[in-house]
Amino acid sequence: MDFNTQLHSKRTLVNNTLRRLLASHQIDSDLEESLRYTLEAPGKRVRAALVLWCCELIGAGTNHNAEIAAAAVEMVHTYSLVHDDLPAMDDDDFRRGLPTCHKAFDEATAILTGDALLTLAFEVLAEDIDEPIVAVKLITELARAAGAAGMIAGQMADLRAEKIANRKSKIENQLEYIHTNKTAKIFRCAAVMGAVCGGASDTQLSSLRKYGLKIGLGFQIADDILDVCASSEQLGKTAGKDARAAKCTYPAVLGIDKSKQLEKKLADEAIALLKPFGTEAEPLRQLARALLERTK
Ligand code: GRG
Repeated sequence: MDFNTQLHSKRTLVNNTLRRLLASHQIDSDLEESLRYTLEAPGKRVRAALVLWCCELIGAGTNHNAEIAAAAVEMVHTYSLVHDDLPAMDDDDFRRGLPTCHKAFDEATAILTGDALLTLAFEVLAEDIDEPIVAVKLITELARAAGAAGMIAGQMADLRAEKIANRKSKIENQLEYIHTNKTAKIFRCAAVMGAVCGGASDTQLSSLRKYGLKIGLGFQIADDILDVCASSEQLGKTAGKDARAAKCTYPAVLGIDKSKQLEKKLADEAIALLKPFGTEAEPLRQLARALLERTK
């Protein structure tokens, strides 16, 4: 099976798990529509696929726990997009090719939908993972990646950095901090969660942890480059917003060419970390390369 077919089949699995979890957990009827709207919008499901691939690599196949973990990561990621699109943050009208949650519903509904997604992620990990010790490890990993020393810290630094966009030296210091926290730590967490579900050794966990962080940062650089080079139609969200908002992005600080070089360096380093896993790690190698070639 080629890489795109594999990614497509992972996407289908994740979409089915999300649908099943929404149906099996109690959801207030007034929130159901906005939750379905945001979760069923056509996201790439890259982080969730990463959970599944890392579990397969270690455990010789995907398993129930990895499916739940993949869905939980996707819920947290989707919540972050819903909140990021709000007028108080990025104020965006389109996401995943559709009106953003606050445009399709209203601002209060979008805030509560994000809150519900975030808490549902931890509910499914606590209730649906079939070994308590695995559940606690997954919950801890996800909470750390999404919280005040992870994604929230990155978002806070990102919002602050906009205001000092013309003080370039300060921005350069902040660039890696922002994107490691805002984006890469969730990728690292996805890799670790998959490895935990597969029963990884400490050595395997350590390699996949480093791999996840590197491809996460590479993914963000690719995202920044696409914001400059791709169209809104291609991306399914408003292109060119970073430059208009004087955001602290890789192209703004390093330029396009250096950003592309850094992206390639990160992918090469990520691939090198997979050496001990042999040919079984081919999907993860292809994922690292696919980040360089993505068009949306
Ligand atoms: C507001 C809590 C909060 C956090 C905000 C993740 C984030 C932090 C903001 C989202 C905006 C953004 C550009 C984040 C960088 C990470 C990123 C590239 C998100 C888009 O991920 P994709 O391309 O989206 O995987 P899909 O729609 O395919 O899931």
